[in-house]
Amino acid sequence: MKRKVVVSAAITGAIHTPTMSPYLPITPEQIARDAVAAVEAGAAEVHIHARDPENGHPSADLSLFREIVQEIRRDCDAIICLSTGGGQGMSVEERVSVVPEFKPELASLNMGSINFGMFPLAKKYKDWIYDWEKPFLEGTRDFIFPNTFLDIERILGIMKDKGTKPELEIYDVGHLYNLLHIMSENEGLLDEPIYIQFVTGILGGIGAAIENLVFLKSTADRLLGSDRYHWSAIGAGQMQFPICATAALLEGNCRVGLEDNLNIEKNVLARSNADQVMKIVNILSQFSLEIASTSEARQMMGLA
Ligand code: KMH
Ligand code: ZN
Repeated sequence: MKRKVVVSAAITGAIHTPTMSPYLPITPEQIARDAVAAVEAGAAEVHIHARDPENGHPSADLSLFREIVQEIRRDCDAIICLSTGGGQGMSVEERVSVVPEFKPELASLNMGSINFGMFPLAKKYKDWIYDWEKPFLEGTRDFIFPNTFLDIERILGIMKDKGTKPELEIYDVGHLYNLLHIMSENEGLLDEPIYIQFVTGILGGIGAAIENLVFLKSTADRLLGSDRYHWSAIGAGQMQFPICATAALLEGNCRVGLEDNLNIEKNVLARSNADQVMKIVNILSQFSLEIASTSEARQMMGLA
């Protein structure tokens, strides 16, 4: 098959808050609709978190996830990746509960514990729509996002049992060593090609610099071998498009979406996830890179 690029869209996440953008999808219906539109624009995979429809707070409520998943499955053939990263304050049990409940094709799996620092965002806004937003962000100065070796192994076991492929979120180069260690101690727990998502630009992890992406990729090649993994990259914030374009040029794949970046260009809010998908599709077309359909993406990732 001619090499094509898989575009993923992370629809709403648990970093940004309602004050930051009126276009951030909040209700299950908004999240599902934005996901379907992203797929129509060229995304093959959608990465899903849920939010409380009353106030936009990240939520682990399975009934919200059910509405989102049902609507996406009804309206398109997207590869659904459910987040097991969840949001600040959720227990690991709450975070992973989406896997046995929905048996998604993909679910995220964060490969180490980090001080997930969202607090600099709090300084950028003055008038908050909801009371929870500012303390939620400021609280991350002292928040460890827990993903211990034991957590990771337990979640991997659940995913294996339910037929869900993990999307391994690598926030720093040490996480590749965590992955290597877990693979060496648990033969057969991960089916190859494994799926790595390089996450750059989260405070607490590696910065969103092109050199860092190249370093992550070359380290993964050295530790694992390039033919053993499928990969994609995220540049959180304004490096989203440069990191994605570089990943595609390095024969990887791209994740865009309002979860990681609210803008379409500097100081201009994206009006939807689909807008960002269209932008990356357009950038890639300038390099004559073609976009993978959902079925081509399944083939590339080794999904059923
Ligand atoms: N927002 C990304 C940087 C997850 O959902 O498991 C990380 C993420 C984690 O998507
Ligand atoms: Zn996520």
